[in-house]
Amino acid sequence: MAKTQYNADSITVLEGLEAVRKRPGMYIGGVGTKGLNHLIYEIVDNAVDEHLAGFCNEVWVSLEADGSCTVRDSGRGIPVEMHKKGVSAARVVLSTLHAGGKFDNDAYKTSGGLHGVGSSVVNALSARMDIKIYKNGYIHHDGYERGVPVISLEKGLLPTLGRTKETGTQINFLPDGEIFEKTRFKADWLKSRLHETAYLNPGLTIYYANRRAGEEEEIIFHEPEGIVAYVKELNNGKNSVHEPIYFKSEIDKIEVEVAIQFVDTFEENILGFCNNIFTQEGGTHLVGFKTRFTQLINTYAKELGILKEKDPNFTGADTRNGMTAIVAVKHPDPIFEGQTKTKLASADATKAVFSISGDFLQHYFDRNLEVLKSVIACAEKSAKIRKAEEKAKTNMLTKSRFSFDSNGKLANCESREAEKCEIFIVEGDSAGGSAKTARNRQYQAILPIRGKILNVEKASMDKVLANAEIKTMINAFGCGFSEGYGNDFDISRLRYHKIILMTDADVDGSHIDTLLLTFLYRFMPELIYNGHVFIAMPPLYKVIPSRGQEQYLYDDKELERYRKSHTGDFRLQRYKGLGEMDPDQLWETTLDPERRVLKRVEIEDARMASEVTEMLMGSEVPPRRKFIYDHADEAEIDA
Ligand code: TTJ
Repeated sequence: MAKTQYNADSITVLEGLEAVRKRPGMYIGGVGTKGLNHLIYEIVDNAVDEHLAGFCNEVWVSLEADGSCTVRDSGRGIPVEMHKKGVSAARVVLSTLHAGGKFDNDAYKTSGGLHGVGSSVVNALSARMDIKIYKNGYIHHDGYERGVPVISLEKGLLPTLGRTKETGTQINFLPDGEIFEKTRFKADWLKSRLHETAYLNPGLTIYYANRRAGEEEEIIFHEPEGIVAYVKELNNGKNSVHEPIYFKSEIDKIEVEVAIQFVDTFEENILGFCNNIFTQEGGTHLVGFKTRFTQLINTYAKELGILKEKDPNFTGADTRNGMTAIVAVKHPDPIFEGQTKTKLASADATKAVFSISGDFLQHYFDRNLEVLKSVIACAEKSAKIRKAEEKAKTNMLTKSRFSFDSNGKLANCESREAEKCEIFIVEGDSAGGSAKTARNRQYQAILPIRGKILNVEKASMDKVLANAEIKTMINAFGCGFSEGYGNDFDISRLRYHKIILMTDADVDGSHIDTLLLTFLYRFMPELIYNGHVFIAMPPLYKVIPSRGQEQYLYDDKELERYRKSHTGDFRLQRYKGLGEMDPDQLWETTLDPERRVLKRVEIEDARMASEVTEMLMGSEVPPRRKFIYDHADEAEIDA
C-alpha cells in the first residue's frame, strides 16, 4: 500500500472491497467450489457483455498450471482514461464495489443473482490479480493483491508495458486460499458453462484451455446454430419426434428466442434464460410460454377432433410431455426474485413471450400438420399416464397422511429445530441398525431403506410413488412435493435441514443414490437448489499399524499416499459396505459432524440440471477436524 498515493475516494474504495472479503458469500453465493467457479463466470460475463455490445467475437479462458485463471477478450478494452475520481477508469472499475464495468451504453443489464456483481468482487477475493488492457496502441498494466493495488499510477494513469496493435482486456487472477475452502477450479463445470455460453451467443467463439499438469486440454466452443443446437444436444441419444422449431422476435424492447423439440420420453425439459442468465427457478417468461402453448394445443386438439367437446382439456404438463425447449429472453431491465435470485419476475416478459410464441406457433402448426399431430400424440400419452399417477398419488396421500411412518422404520430425532436436524437415508437394514444405535438421537434421524426395492432403474414415477420408503421420506421431510400437476411443496415445513444419503461405496450404492437424487430432483428440486441434500462419504479402508495410530482412509489415493509415507508394518481392513462397521466405527467415520466427510449435492448449470445423471455433482463439505479436512481436500471422491 505504501507505494501508491491515495485520495479520499480510493480509501472508501478499499473499504468497499473489505466488505466483500468479510462476507464473500453475500457476493458470490458461497466459498465452496461453486462460489470459486463463479469468479471465472463473473469475469467471462464482462467479455460476453462486450460481445453483446457488438465489439468482441472471441474470448479465451485458461486454467493455468499455477492454479490461476486467465480470461482474455478481443473487445475494446476497459476504458483507461482519467475518471472523475482522479484515477484511471480501469482502476475504478476493478476496485470499486458495484462499478463492475457496467457503463451506461449497455443494452442489457445482467443483474440477476450472483451475476453482475462486478470484477471488483473477484479482485477482492483473489490473492493476486493482473490486468493488461490492449488499447490505443499500448498495453496498459494494473495489478492487485487481495484487492489492494500494487502498481503505482503515473499522474493517476496506468503504466504501460509497451506498444500493441491489438485491442482487448486480459485478466489473470489467483483465488485467495484465505477465503475459499478449496482453490482448485472445477474444470468440468467450467467447460459446461462455457459451452452453454457458446450456445446462447452463436456469434461468439470461446477458446478454452486447461494447462494444469496431467489434465492438459484445449477446446473451442463455437455454436453457430445457437439454441437450436443446444436443444439437439439436450436430446442427444433420445428419439426426437420432429425437427426443432425455432423462432425469434421482439416486442416492446423485449427479445424472445425459442427452440423446441419433442422426444418420445416422459420428461419435460424447459430451460429459461434472461440476458444469458439461466433462470433456475423459472419465472414469468416460462409462464407466458407454457400458458400460450397449452392453449394452442387444446384449441388444435378440439379443432382436429382429437379431443371431443365434452372431454376435459389436456393439462399444461400433458402438452409439454416429451418437450425439450429453450426460452431465452433479453430484457432491458429485468427483475429477479426467489431464494437464489434466479426467478424472472418481470411481468412484461409474460406478455411478450405469450404473444410472440402464440403468433409464431399458430402460423407454424397451420403449415406443419404432421408435427402438430405428433406433438398432440405426446399429450395424449401423458394424459393416460397422468390418470394412473393421479390414482397412485391419491392412494398414497390418503393412506399415509394418518400414518407418519407406515412401516415403522424411521427412527426420528427428538429435536424439532429443523436447522439442527439431520436425516440419514441409509442403505440396508444392518447399517440402518448400527446407525440407529450410533447416532446422536437428539438431532439425527435414521431411515433405513432396502436397496433391492429401489434398485429398479428407471422405474416409472407412479411406481416410485408407490414405494414404501419413498412415501416415508415424503412424510418425514414434511414439506410435501411437487410434480407436473399441482404443487404441494413448501420448503418452510422441512423438518431436517440436512438430508444425507448414506449408501455403500459400490455400484449398487451409487444406483440407489442416483434413484434417490432423481426422485428428489423431480419432486423436491428446491431441496437441492437450497443445498439441503448431502452424500455421506464413509471410509474405504482402515489401516492398523503395528506401531502408531489407527487411521481411516477415504479413497484409493489416500491409501497410496499412506503406503508411501508409512514406514513399518500395518494391517489393512477394507470396508465393502456400511454393514461391516460396528456402531462405534460408523459414528466415528460417518455420523459424527466433527469427523465425517459430506458431499453437498449441487446443480451447476442448466445443462446439468437437464440430465439427472450428469447434473448431480458434489462438492465436499469438510468436517471441522483439521486432519481429515486436509485429506478431504485432496480426496478424489467425485465419482
Ligand atoms: C465499455 O464501454 C466503453 C469501452 O469499453 C467497454 C468495456 O468495458 N469493455 C470491456 C470490458 N471489454 N472487456 C471487458 C472486460 C473483459 C474482461 C476479460 C474482464 C473485465 C473485467 C472486463
